[in-house]
Amino acid sequence: RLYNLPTVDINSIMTIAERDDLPFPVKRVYWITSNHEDEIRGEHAHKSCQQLLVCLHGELNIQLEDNHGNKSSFCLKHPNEMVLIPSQYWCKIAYKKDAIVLVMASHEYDPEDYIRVYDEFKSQELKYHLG
Ligand code: T46
Repeated sequence: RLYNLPTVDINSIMTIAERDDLPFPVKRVYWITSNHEDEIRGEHAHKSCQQLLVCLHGELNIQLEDNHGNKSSFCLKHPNEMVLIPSQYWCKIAYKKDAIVLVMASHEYDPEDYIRVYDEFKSQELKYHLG
């Protein structure tokens, strides 16, 4: 799901996400600054953790896949856009050089929450699928 957050023009642009704009209580925030041209990261699914991504600078492409093989992709390049990455989707992210991404997560970091092997992801009986 793609959200368009409200902005205020104060010569600069301020973007605001109130608690009610967020689909879950945020337990962890981290950010990624990409130094490489067309860097591919992610390539995993989460068992429970959901995440919201905002591209603060530059551009990224996010490809989601359910374990029936249905795919959906988003391009993020405006700081007022926020994408929800639900749990149980295989997620591949392509960063353009100098992209800066803010991530808000529903859970604390837990390496056990990751499915990092694609065949393992495909073989699981997961709850959600893209329509
Ligand atoms: C995601 C995308 C957008 C930690 O120690 N704590 C953390 O909170 C995170 C997120 C990572 N790490 C460690 C684990 C690895 O040793 O940082 C290293 C890199 O993590 P990873 O390879 O998972 O990085 P990405 O960019 O592929 O994925 C990350 C998130 O892990 C993932 O959930 O959705 O950013």
